[in-house]
Amino acid sequence: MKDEILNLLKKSERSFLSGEEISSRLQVSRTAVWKHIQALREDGYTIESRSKVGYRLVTVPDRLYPGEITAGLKTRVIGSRIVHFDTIGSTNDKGKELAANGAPEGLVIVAEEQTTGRGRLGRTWSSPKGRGIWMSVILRPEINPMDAPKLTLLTAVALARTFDSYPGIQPGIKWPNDVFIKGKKIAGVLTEMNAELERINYVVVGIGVNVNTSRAELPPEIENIATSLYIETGKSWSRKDFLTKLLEELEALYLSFKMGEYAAVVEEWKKYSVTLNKKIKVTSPGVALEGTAVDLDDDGALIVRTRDGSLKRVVAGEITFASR
Ligand code: BT5
Repeated sequence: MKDEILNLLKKSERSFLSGEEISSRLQVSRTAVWKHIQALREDGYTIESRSKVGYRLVTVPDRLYPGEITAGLKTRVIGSRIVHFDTIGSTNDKGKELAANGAPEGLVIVAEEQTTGRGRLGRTWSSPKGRGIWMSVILRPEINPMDAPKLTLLTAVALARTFDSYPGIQPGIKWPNDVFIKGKKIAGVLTEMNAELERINYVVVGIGVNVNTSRAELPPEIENIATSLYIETGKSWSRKDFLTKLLEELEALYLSFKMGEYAAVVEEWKKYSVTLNKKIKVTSPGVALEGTAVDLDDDGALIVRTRDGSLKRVVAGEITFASR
């Protein structure tokens, strides 16, 4: 009902809508209308009221409320349901909890702030309030668990496409899960899954994007290695617009992935890659090697040519760019 009242106020744009009209159009009492208006105000909407005239929507808050996102969203699966939190530990943890309880594919969890945002291997992910997009998507692909890394690469491509639509922004993907702008990290992906030997129960794809974070808001330890759209362009951007575009790109890529069309994703990944043809060091559990990243395998593995000329496949891990 709250969303319906909001929609009516939005449709009447800048003119006043009387309480009587709202109550008759939505078949609720005037008191109920007033209560929902109060609740909308508590959510941060500025609604002017004039006695004997009615209500008028003045401003919409900079929040990622589901009603705000779904209103302009052209997807069928990804974001078909959105759950919003003002503050949460980690959207990935919530995603895993909801998925374990049967949440459907495409459900998105989004938070204004994370208090224990996570990267890979227990690293922390800085997620200041209202400054970025801290979200997770539940997927239930019918694929072999070994193929799950493809989802990380696919998500990185969706992010790169989204950044690409901003003027003057040239995104690069660093294998496997980072999006960089001019050598600094602007977004990261954390893919977690619950699987049996040959079957995935669910995958939670966590995405963190620095949208309006200022340099002063970056924790000191990442001050020199991280960036945001705000830092790069000198102005604030609508997080809602970014999220909408991202969900649409994600859906397009995911649906074609499900149809077996993954080769095009790999090609696009290569186009955005800042990893290929670079000298790199790889550190992953049980592996430490140096060489040149020469290709990306169809399953998402990085192909590295080592000094002795042999080719090695790296399926997971961390790479750093070697100085020479
Ligand atoms: C990642 O890990 O890049 C995955 C980040 C995923 C975050 C999302 S937010 C929504 C969802 N819920 C979660 O709890 N997580 C996901 P990794 O490759 O391990 O990189 C982590 C490293 O990135 C840290 O050790 C820092 O050096 C750096 N870092 C931390 N916060 C950052 C930020 N906001 N922007 C850029 N770099 C950051």
